[in-house]
Amino acid sequence: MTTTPFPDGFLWGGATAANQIEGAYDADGKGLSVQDVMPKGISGPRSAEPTPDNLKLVGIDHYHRFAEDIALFAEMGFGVYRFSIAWSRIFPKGDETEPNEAGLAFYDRLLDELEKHGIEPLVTISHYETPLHLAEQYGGWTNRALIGFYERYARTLFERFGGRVKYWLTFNEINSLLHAPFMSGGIPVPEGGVPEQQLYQAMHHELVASARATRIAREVAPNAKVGCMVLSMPIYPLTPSPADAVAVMDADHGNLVYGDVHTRGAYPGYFLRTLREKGIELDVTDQDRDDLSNTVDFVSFSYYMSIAETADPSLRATGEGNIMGGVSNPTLEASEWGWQIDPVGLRLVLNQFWDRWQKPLFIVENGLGARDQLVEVDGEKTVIDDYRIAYLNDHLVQVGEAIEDGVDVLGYTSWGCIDIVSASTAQLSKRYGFIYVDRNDDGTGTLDRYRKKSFGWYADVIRTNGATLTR
Ligand code: BGP
Repeated sequence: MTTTPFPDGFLWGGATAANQIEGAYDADGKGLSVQDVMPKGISGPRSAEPTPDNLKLVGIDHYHRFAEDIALFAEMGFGVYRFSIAWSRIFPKGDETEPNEAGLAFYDRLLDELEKHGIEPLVTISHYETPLHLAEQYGGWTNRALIGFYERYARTLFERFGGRVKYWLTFNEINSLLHAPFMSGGIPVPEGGVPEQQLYQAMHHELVASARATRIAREVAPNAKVGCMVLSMPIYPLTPSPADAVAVMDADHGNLVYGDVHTRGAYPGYFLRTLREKGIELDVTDQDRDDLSNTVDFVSFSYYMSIAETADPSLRATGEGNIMGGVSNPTLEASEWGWQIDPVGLRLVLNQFWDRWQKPLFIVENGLGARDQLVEVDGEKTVIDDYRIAYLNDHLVQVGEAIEDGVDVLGYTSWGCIDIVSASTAQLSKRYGFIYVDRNDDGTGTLDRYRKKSFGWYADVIRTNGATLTR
Protein backbone atom coordinates (compact mmCIF):
# COMPACT_ATOMS: atom_id res chain seq x y z
CA MET A 1 0.00 0.00 0.00
CA THR A 2 1.31 3.46 -0.83
CA THR A 3 0.96 6.27 1.68
CA THR A 4 1.54 9.97 1.38
CA PRO A 5 2.11 12.70 3.95
CA PHE A 6 0.37 15.26 1.71
CA PRO A 7 -3.10 16.17 3.03
CA ASP A 8 -6.26 15.96 0.94
CA GLY A 9 -6.77 19.20 -0.90
CA PHE A 10 -3.05 19.96 -1.10
CA LEU A 11 -2.69 22.36 -4.03
CA TRP A 12 -0.27 21.09 -6.68
CA GLY A 13 0.67 23.24 -9.62
CA GLY A 14 3.14 25.55 -11.30
CA ALA A 15 4.16 29.20 -11.36
CA THR A 16 5.20 31.90 -13.82
CA ALA A 17 5.43 35.70 -14.04
CA ALA A 18 3.93 37.95 -16.71
CA ASN A 19 7.18 39.60 -17.80
CA GLN A 20 8.90 36.24 -18.30
CA ILE A 21 6.11 34.45 -20.16
CA GLU A 22 3.62 36.75 -21.86
CA GLY A 23 5.62 38.69 -24.44
CA ALA A 24 3.29 41.09 -26.33
CA TYR A 25 5.13 43.85 -24.48
CA ASP A 26 3.26 46.68 -26.21
CA ALA A 27 -0.01 44.96 -27.17
CA ASP A 28 -3.47 46.34 -26.40
CA GLY A 29 -2.28 49.48 -24.70
CA LYS A 30 0.34 47.93 -22.41
CA GLY A 31 2.94 50.40 -21.19
CA LEU A 32 6.61 49.60 -20.69
CA SER A 33 7.82 47.98 -17.48
CA VAL A 34 11.33 47.97 -16.07
CA GLN A 35 11.80 44.51 -17.63
CA ASP A 36 11.40 45.93 -21.13
CA VAL A 37 14.71 47.77 -20.69
CA MET A 38 16.63 44.95 -18.96
CA PRO A 39 17.83 42.89 -21.94
CA LYS A 40 20.45 41.01 -19.92
CA GLY A 41 18.63 40.56 -16.64
CA ILE A 42 19.92 41.82 -13.31
CA SER A 43 23.58 41.88 -14.09
CA GLY A 44 23.55 43.54 -17.49
CA PRO A 45 23.18 47.22 -18.30
CA ARG A 46 19.82 48.90 -18.86
CA SER A 47 18.86 49.90 -22.37
CA ALA A 48 17.36 53.30 -23.11
CA GLU A 49 14.39 51.65 -24.79
CA PRO A 50 13.26 48.10 -25.66
CA THR A 51 15.84 46.39 -27.86
CA PRO A 52 15.34 43.31 -30.06
CA ASP A 53 17.87 41.29 -28.02
CA ASN A 54 15.50 41.47 -25.04
CA LEU A 55 13.85 38.02 -25.03
CA LYS A 56 11.08 39.17 -22.71
CA LEU A 57 9.50 41.35 -25.39
CA VAL A 58 8.22 38.14 -26.98
CA GLY A 59 8.68 35.84 -23.96
CA ILE A 60 7.15 32.53 -24.99
CA ASP A 61 4.18 34.35 -26.52
CA HIS A 62 1.91 33.15 -23.74
CA TYR A 63 -0.24 36.25 -24.36
CA HIS A 64 -1.48 34.58 -27.52
CA ARG A 65 -1.05 30.92 -26.52
CA PHE A 66 -2.33 30.88 -22.95
CA ALA A 67 -5.23 28.55 -23.79
CA GLU A 68 -2.87 25.93 -25.22
CA ASP A 69 -0.53 26.31 -22.22
CA ILE A 70 -3.28 26.04 -19.65
CA ALA A 71 -4.62 22.93 -21.40
CA LEU A 72 -1.18 21.36 -20.93
CA PHE A 73 -1.17 22.35 -17.24
CA ALA A 74 -4.59 20.74 -16.92
CA GLU A 75 -3.27 17.59 -18.59
CA MET A 76 -0.72 17.36 -15.76
CA GLY A 77 -3.57 17.71 -13.30
CA PHE A 78 -2.69 21.15 -11.89
CA GLY A 79 -4.98 22.21 -9.08
CA VAL A 80 -3.45 25.69 -8.91
CA TYR A 81 -1.61 28.02 -11.28
CA ARG A 82 0.38 30.99 -10.04
CA PHE A 83 0.77 33.85 -12.51
CA SER A 84 1.32 37.56 -12.19
CA ILE A 85 -0.62 40.45 -13.60
CA ALA A 86 1.51 42.92 -15.53
CA TRP A 87 0.92 46.24 -13.79
CA SER A 88 1.62 48.19 -16.99
CA ARG A 89 -1.15 46.31 -18.85
CA ILE A 90 -3.63 47.66 -16.31
CA PHE A 91 -2.09 51.09 -15.69
CA PRO A 92 0.30 51.60 -18.64
CA LYS A 93 2.25 54.39 -16.97
CA GLY A 94 1.25 53.58 -13.42
CA ASP A 95 -0.04 57.00 -12.42
CA GLU A 96 -3.30 57.11 -14.42
CA THR A 97 -6.61 57.33 -12.63
CA GLU A 98 -8.46 54.95 -14.97
CA PRO A 99 -7.34 51.41 -15.86
CA ASN A 100 -6.80 50.07 -19.37
CA GLU A 101 -9.84 47.91 -20.10
CA ALA A 102 -8.03 45.81 -22.73
CA GLY A 103 -5.47 44.77 -20.12
CA LEU A 104 -8.14 43.73 -17.62
CA ALA A 105 -9.98 41.85 -20.36
CA PHE A 106 -6.90 39.75 -21.09
CA TYR A 107 -6.81 38.45 -17.51
CA ASP A 108 -10.56 37.80 -17.64
CA ARG A 109 -9.91 35.51 -20.60
CA LEU A 110 -7.03 33.81 -18.82
CA LEU A 111 -9.18 33.25 -15.72
CA ASP A 112 -12.00 31.89 -17.91
CA GLU A 113 -9.57 29.30 -19.23
CA LEU A 114 -8.42 28.31 -15.74
CA GLU A 115 -12.02 28.00 -14.58
CA LYS A 116 -12.83 25.83 -17.56
CA HIS A 117 -10.18 23.36 -16.33
CA GLY A 118 -10.97 23.72 -12.63
CA ILE A 119 -7.56 25.25 -11.83
CA GLU A 120 -7.39 27.61 -8.86
CA PRO A 121 -5.62 30.89 -9.72
CA LEU A 122 -2.93 32.29 -7.43
CA VAL A 123 -2.19 35.87 -8.48
CA THR A 124 0.95 37.90 -7.86
CA ILE A 125 0.05 41.58 -8.00
CA SER A 126 3.59 42.83 -8.57
CA HIS A 127 6.32 40.54 -9.87
CA TYR A 128 9.38 42.60 -10.86
CA GLU A 129 7.22 44.56 -13.33
CA THR A 130 7.01 48.15 -12.06
CA PRO A 131 5.81 50.43 -14.87
CA LEU A 132 8.90 52.12 -16.35
CA HIS A 133 7.29 55.55 -16.08
CA LEU A 134 7.12 55.17 -12.29
CA ALA A 135 10.83 54.32 -12.25
CA GLU A 136 11.84 57.22 -14.45
CA GLN A 137 9.51 59.96 -13.24
CA TYR A 138 9.21 59.06 -9.58
CA GLY A 139 12.34 57.11 -8.67
CA GLY A 140 10.32 53.95 -8.16
CA TRP A 141 9.53 52.82 -4.64
CA THR A 142 11.80 55.42 -3.05
CA ASN A 143 8.85 57.74 -3.66
CA ARG A 144 5.89 57.61 -1.26
CA ALA A 145 3.59 58.38 -4.20
CA LEU A 146 3.96 54.76 -5.30
CA ILE A 147 1.92 53.58 -2.33
CA GLY A 148 -1.09 55.41 -3.77
CA PHE A 149 -0.50 54.16 -7.32
CA TYR A 150 -0.13 50.58 -6.11
CA GLU A 151 -3.21 50.95 -3.92
CA ARG A 152 -5.29 52.04 -6.92
CA TYR A 153 -3.91 49.15 -8.97
CA ALA A 154 -4.57 46.58 -6.23
CA ARG A 155 -8.08 47.92 -5.62
CA THR A 156 -8.82 47.67 -9.35
CA LEU A 157 -7.72 44.03 -9.35
CA PHE A 158 -9.66 43.09 -6.22
CA GLU A 159 -12.80 44.77 -7.57
CA ARG A 160 -12.54 43.13 -10.95
CA PHE A 161 -11.22 39.69 -10.05
CA GLY A 162 -11.83 39.39 -6.31
CA GLY A 163 -14.88 37.21 -6.86
CA ARG A 164 -12.95 34.64 -8.88
CA VAL A 165 -9.45 34.72 -7.38
CA LYS A 166 -9.03 33.48 -3.83
CA TYR A 167 -5.24 33.55 -3.36
CA TRP A 168 -3.26 36.79 -3.83
CA LEU A 169 0.40 37.71 -3.30
CA THR A 170 1.26 41.37 -2.91
CA PHE A 171 4.93 41.59 -4.02
CA ASN A 172 7.13 38.87 -5.43
CA GLU A 173 10.21 38.27 -3.25
CA ILE A 174 9.73 41.53 -1.40
CA ASN A 175 13.02 40.96 0.43
CA SER A 176 15.01 41.28 -2.81
CA LEU A 177 14.48 45.05 -2.89
CA LEU A 178 17.77 46.01 -1.26
CA HIS A 179 19.68 43.59 -3.50
CA ALA A 180 18.10 44.31 -6.89
CA PRO A 181 16.65 47.84 -6.58
CA PHE A 182 15.80 48.43 -10.24
CA MET A 183 14.22 45.06 -11.00
CA SER A 184 12.53 44.66 -7.65
CA GLY A 185 11.64 48.26 -6.85
CA GLY A 186 11.84 50.25 -10.08
CA ILE A 187 14.61 52.30 -8.46
CA PRO A 188 17.11 53.73 -10.97
CA VAL A 189 20.62 52.92 -9.79
CA PRO A 190 23.17 55.73 -10.13
CA GLU A 191 26.90 55.15 -10.31
CA GLY A 192 27.98 54.19 -6.80
CA GLY A 193 24.60 52.68 -5.93
CA VAL A 194 21.39 53.88 -4.32
CA PRO A 195 21.94 55.51 -0.89
CA GLU A 196 20.85 53.16 1.91
CA GLN A 197 18.55 55.74 3.41
CA GLN A 198 16.51 55.69 0.19
CA LEU A 199 16.57 51.91 -0.08
CA TYR A 200 15.21 51.41 3.40
CA GLN A 201 12.59 54.07 2.81
CA ALA A 202 11.56 52.20 -0.36
CA MET A 203 11.32 49.00 1.66
CA HIS A 204 9.04 50.77 4.12
CA HIS A 205 6.84 52.06 1.29
CA GLU A 206 6.44 48.56 -0.13
CA LEU A 207 5.60 47.09 3.26
CA VAL A 208 2.93 49.75 3.80
CA ALA A 209 1.56 49.22 0.27
CA SER A 210 1.42 45.48 0.86
CA ALA A 211 -0.49 45.93 4.12
CA ARG A 212 -2.86 48.40 2.50
CA ALA A 213 -3.61 45.89 -0.23
CA THR A 214 -4.52 43.39 2.48
CA ARG A 215 -6.83 45.94 4.07
CA ILE A 216 -8.51 46.72 0.74
CA ALA A 217 -8.98 43.03 -0.02
CA ARG A 218 -10.83 42.61 3.28
CA GLU A 219 -13.17 45.46 2.27
CA VAL A 220 -13.88 44.63 -1.36
CA ALA A 221 -13.09 40.91 -1.71
CA PRO A 222 -13.95 39.27 1.62
CA ASN A 223 -13.26 35.75 0.34
CA ALA A 224 -9.73 36.63 -0.79
CA LYS A 225 -6.72 35.30 1.12
CA VAL A 226 -3.75 37.61 0.91
CA GLY A 227 -0.19 36.44 1.41
CA CYS A 228 3.24 37.98 1.38
CA MET A 229 5.99 36.40 -0.72
CA VAL A 230 9.63 36.18 0.29
CA LEU A 231 12.78 34.73 -1.19
CA SER A 232 13.79 32.06 1.31
CA MET A 233 17.33 30.91 1.80
CA PRO A 234 18.48 28.92 4.82
CA ILE A 235 21.80 30.17 6.07
CA TYR A 236 24.31 27.81 7.71
CA PRO A 237 27.30 28.82 9.82
CA LEU A 238 30.48 28.04 7.90
CA THR A 239 32.03 26.81 11.17
CA PRO A 240 30.58 26.07 14.63
CA SER A 241 32.15 29.23 16.08
CA PRO A 242 29.76 31.51 18.01
CA ALA A 243 30.90 34.41 15.82
CA ASP A 244 29.70 32.55 12.73
CA ALA A 245 26.41 31.78 14.47
CA VAL A 246 25.90 35.48 15.11
CA ALA A 247 26.76 36.24 11.48
CA VAL A 248 24.03 33.78 10.51
CA MET A 249 21.56 35.37 12.90
CA ASP A 250 22.25 38.82 11.47
CA ALA A 251 21.95 37.65 7.88
CA ASP A 252 18.76 35.76 8.73
CA HIS A 253 17.26 38.85 10.34
CA GLY A 254 17.90 40.77 7.14
CA ASN A 255 15.53 38.36 5.38
CA LEU A 256 13.09 37.57 8.17
CA VAL A 257 12.17 41.17 8.89
CA TYR A 258 9.79 41.20 5.91
CA GLY A 259 7.82 38.19 7.13
CA ASP A 260 7.94 39.51 10.69
CA VAL A 261 6.30 42.77 9.63
CA HIS A 262 3.74 41.01 7.43
CA THR A 263 2.70 38.60 10.17
CA ARG A 264 3.09 40.75 13.29
CA GLY A 265 2.24 44.17 11.90
CA ALA A 266 5.21 46.13 13.26
CA TYR A 267 8.99 46.39 12.94
CA PRO A 268 10.98 44.06 15.21
CA GLY A 269 13.61 45.37 17.63
CA TYR A 270 16.58 43.91 15.75
CA PHE A 271 15.56 45.90 12.67
CA LEU A 272 15.29 49.14 14.63
CA ARG A 273 18.82 48.44 15.84
CA THR A 274 20.01 48.02 12.24
CA LEU A 275 18.48 51.37 11.32
CA ARG A 276 20.03 53.06 14.39
CA GLU A 277 23.47 51.69 13.65
CA LYS A 278 23.27 52.75 10.03
CA GLY A 279 22.08 56.22 11.06
CA ILE A 280 18.88 55.82 9.04
CA GLU A 281 15.70 57.57 10.08
CA LEU A 282 12.63 56.30 8.32
CA ASP A 283 9.73 58.54 7.52
CA VAL A 284 6.92 56.56 9.18
CA THR A 285 3.51 58.21 9.62
CA ASP A 286 0.75 57.25 12.07
CA GLN A 287 -1.28 56.14 9.07
CA ASP A 288 1.62 53.87 8.02
CA ARG A 289 1.66 52.24 11.46
CA ASP A 290 -2.07 51.69 11.30
CA ASP A 291 -1.77 50.21 7.78
CA LEU A 292 1.00 47.82 8.84
CA SER A 293 -1.32 46.25 11.41
CA ASN A 294 -3.20 44.56 8.54
CA THR A 295 -1.36 41.26 8.66
CA VAL A 296 -1.45 38.53 6.02
CA ASP A 297 -3.50 35.33 5.89
CA PHE A 298 -0.57 33.18 4.77
CA VAL A 299 3.12 33.35 3.92
CA SER A 300 4.44 32.23 0.56
CA PHE A 301 8.01 31.87 -0.56
CA SER A 302 10.45 30.78 -3.24
CA TYR A 303 13.09 28.20 -2.45
CA TYR A 304 16.00 27.28 -4.67
CA MET A 305 19.12 27.06 -2.55
CA SER A 306 20.84 27.62 0.76
CA ILE A 307 24.06 29.46 1.58
CA ALA A 308 26.64 29.63 4.33
CA GLU A 309 27.78 32.65 6.34
CA THR A 310 30.93 33.52 8.23
CA ALA A 311 32.20 36.30 10.44
CA ASP A 312 35.65 36.01 8.86
CA PRO A 313 36.00 38.74 6.23
CA SER A 314 38.81 36.88 4.47
CA LEU A 315 36.37 34.05 3.68
CA ARG A 316 33.50 36.27 2.69
CA ALA A 317 34.03 35.96 -1.05
CA THR A 318 30.46 35.95 -2.28
CA GLY A 319 29.12 32.71 -3.71
CA GLU A 320 26.85 32.76 -6.74
CA GLY A 321 23.18 32.63 -6.08
CA ASN A 322 19.64 33.77 -6.49
CA ILE A 323 19.77 37.60 -6.26
CA MET A 324 21.54 37.56 -2.91
CA GLY A 325 24.61 35.45 -2.65
CA GLY A 326 26.46 34.20 0.39
CA VAL A 327 29.44 32.04 1.12
CA SER A 328 29.63 28.73 -0.73
CA ASN A 329 28.85 25.67 1.38
CA PRO A 330 31.59 23.07 0.87
CA THR A 331 29.16 20.19 1.55
CA LEU A 332 26.79 20.96 -1.33
CA GLU A 333 26.84 20.72 -5.11
CA ALA A 334 25.61 23.48 -7.35
CA SER A 335 23.56 23.84 -10.52
CA GLU A 336 25.23 24.99 -13.71
CA TRP A 337 24.42 28.56 -12.65
CA GLY A 338 26.12 28.13 -9.28
CA TRP A 339 22.96 27.75 -7.16
CA GLN A 340 23.74 25.23 -4.42
CA ILE A 341 21.25 22.37 -4.35
CA ASP A 342 19.91 21.55 -0.89
CA PRO A 343 16.58 19.69 -0.56
CA VAL A 344 16.90 19.45 3.24
CA GLY A 345 17.08 23.25 3.39
CA LEU A 346 13.46 23.34 2.23
CA ARG A 347 12.36 21.31 5.27
CA LEU A 348 14.36 23.62 7.52
CA VAL A 349 12.83 26.76 6.04
CA LEU A 350 9.30 25.35 6.30
CA ASN A 351 9.87 24.57 9.97
CA GLN A 352 11.53 27.91 10.68
CA PHE A 353 8.71 29.91 9.08
CA TRP A 354 5.99 27.83 10.73
CA ASP A 355 7.58 27.96 14.18
CA ARG A 356 8.11 31.69 13.85
CA TRP A 357 4.89 32.90 12.21
CA GLN A 358 2.25 30.18 12.72
CA LYS A 359 0.67 31.07 9.38
CA PRO A 360 -0.14 28.57 6.63
CA LEU A 361 2.74 28.38 4.16
CA PHE A 362 2.67 28.16 0.38
CA ILE A 363 5.74 27.13 -1.61
CA VAL A 364 5.21 29.20 -4.74
CA GLU A 365 8.58 28.71 -6.45
CA ASN A 366 11.04 25.84 -6.55
CA GLY A 367 12.87 24.15 -9.37
CA LEU A 368 16.06 23.52 -11.26
CA GLY A 369 17.30 25.80 -14.02
CA ALA A 370 19.14 23.56 -16.47
CA ARG A 371 20.11 23.28 -20.13
CA ASP A 372 17.87 20.79 -21.94
CA GLN A 373 18.49 18.72 -25.04
CA LEU A 374 15.52 18.14 -27.33
CA VAL A 375 15.53 14.54 -28.63
CA GLU A 376 13.13 12.32 -30.53
CA VAL A 377 11.60 9.25 -28.84
CA ASP A 378 9.03 7.15 -30.73
CA GLY A 379 8.57 9.96 -33.22
CA GLU A 380 7.83 12.53 -30.49
CA LYS A 381 10.12 15.39 -29.52
CA THR A 382 10.91 15.39 -25.81
CA VAL A 383 13.61 16.03 -23.20
CA ILE A 384 14.90 13.26 -20.94
CA ASP A 385 15.28 15.50 -17.89
CA ASP A 386 16.07 12.98 -15.17
CA TYR A 387 18.16 15.66 -13.39
CA ARG A 388 15.06 17.84 -13.03
CA ILE A 389 12.94 14.92 -11.82
CA ALA A 390 15.61 14.10 -9.20
CA TYR A 391 15.77 17.70 -8.00
CA LEU A 392 11.98 18.04 -7.68
CA ASN A 393 11.54 14.58 -6.16
CA ASP A 394 14.11 15.24 -3.46
CA HIS A 395 12.64 18.65 -2.60
CA LEU A 396 9.09 17.30 -2.47
CA VAL A 397 10.18 14.47 -0.17
CA GLN A 398 11.41 17.17 2.22
CA VAL A 399 8.08 19.00 1.95
CA GLY A 400 6.52 15.71 3.05
CA GLU A 401 8.93 15.57 5.99
CA ALA A 402 7.93 19.10 7.02
CA ILE A 403 4.25 18.15 6.82
CA GLU A 404 5.06 15.19 9.11
CA ASP A 405 6.79 17.72 11.39
CA GLY A 406 3.41 19.43 11.71
CA VAL A 407 3.95 22.34 9.34
CA ASP A 408 0.77 23.64 7.69
CA VAL A 409 1.54 23.71 3.93
CA LEU A 410 -1.21 24.85 1.57
CA GLY A 411 0.45 23.89 -1.68
CA TYR A 412 3.38 23.78 -4.03
CA THR A 413 3.81 25.52 -7.39
CA SER A 414 7.01 24.61 -9.14
CA TRP A 415 8.73 27.52 -10.84
CA GLY A 416 8.61 28.00 -14.58
CA CYS A 417 6.30 25.02 -15.14
CA ILE A 418 6.73 25.82 -18.82
CA ASP A 419 10.09 27.15 -20.08
CA ILE A 420 10.25 30.95 -19.75
CA VAL A 421 12.85 33.72 -19.84
CA SER A 422 15.10 33.73 -16.76
CA ALA A 423 14.85 36.66 -14.37
CA SER A 424 18.49 36.93 -13.38
CA THR A 425 20.20 36.28 -16.72
CA ALA A 426 17.38 36.85 -19.24
CA GLN A 427 18.21 33.54 -20.95
CA LEU A 428 15.80 30.99 -22.36
CA SER A 429 18.43 28.28 -22.11
CA LYS A 430 18.06 28.33 -18.32
CA ARG A 431 14.99 26.10 -18.39
CA TYR A 432 12.76 25.03 -15.51
CA GLY A 433 9.72 23.65 -17.31
CA PHE A 434 7.86 20.38 -17.63
CA ILE A 435 7.10 21.73 -21.09
CA TYR A 436 9.89 22.56 -23.52
CA VAL A 437 9.44 25.72 -25.57
CA ASP A 438 11.32 25.92 -28.86
CA ARG A 439 12.97 29.30 -28.46
CA ASN A 440 16.68 29.97 -28.17
CA ASP A 441 18.82 32.63 -26.57
CA ASP A 442 19.29 34.32 -29.94
CA GLY A 443 15.52 34.60 -30.31
CA THR A 444 15.21 31.90 -32.98
CA GLY A 445 12.74 29.00 -32.68
CA THR A 446 9.21 28.03 -33.59
CA LEU A 447 7.75 28.60 -30.08
CA ASP A 448 6.26 25.09 -30.33
CA ARG A 449 5.68 23.26 -27.03
CA TYR A 450 6.84 19.71 -26.23
CA ARG A 451 6.22 17.55 -23.15
CA LYS A 452 9.43 16.63 -21.30
CA LYS A 453 9.85 13.37 -19.36
CA SER A 454 9.20 15.34 -16.16
CA PHE A 455 5.72 16.19 -17.52
CA GLY A 456 4.49 12.61 -17.05
CA TRP A 457 6.42 12.27 -13.80
CA TYR A 458 4.76 15.36 -12.27
CA ALA A 459 1.33 14.24 -13.51
CA ASP A 460 1.82 10.98 -11.57
CA VAL A 461 2.92 12.85 -8.43
CA ILE A 462 -0.19 15.03 -8.60
CA ARG A 463 -2.54 12.13 -9.40
CA THR A 464 -1.28 10.13 -6.40
CA ASN A 465 -0.99 13.19 -4.11
CA GLY A 466 2.72 12.52 -3.71
CA ALA A 467 2.59 8.76 -3.19
CA THR A 468 4.88 8.12 -6.20
CA LEU A 469 7.72 10.22 -4.78
CA THR A 470 10.80 8.13 -4.01
CA ARG A 471 12.55 8.60 -0.71
C1 BGP B 1 13.03 34.16 -8.48
C2 BGP B 1 12.04 35.01 -9.21
C3 BGP B 1 11.54 34.46 -10.49
C4 BGP B 1 12.51 33.57 -11.15
C5 BGP B 1 13.23 32.60 -10.28
C6 BGP B 1 14.34 31.81 -10.95
O1 BGP B 1 13.97 34.98 -7.91
O2 BGP B 1 10.92 35.30 -8.43
O3 BGP B 1 11.03 35.50 -11.28
O4 BGP B 1 12.77 33.67 -12.43
O5 BGP B 1 13.78 33.25 -9.18
O6 BGP B 1 15.37 32.68 -11.26
P1 BGP B 1 16.07 32.75 -12.67
O7 BGP B 1 14.97 32.99 -13.64
O8 BGP B 1 17.01 33.87 -12.58
O9 BGP B 1 16.73 31.43 -12.86
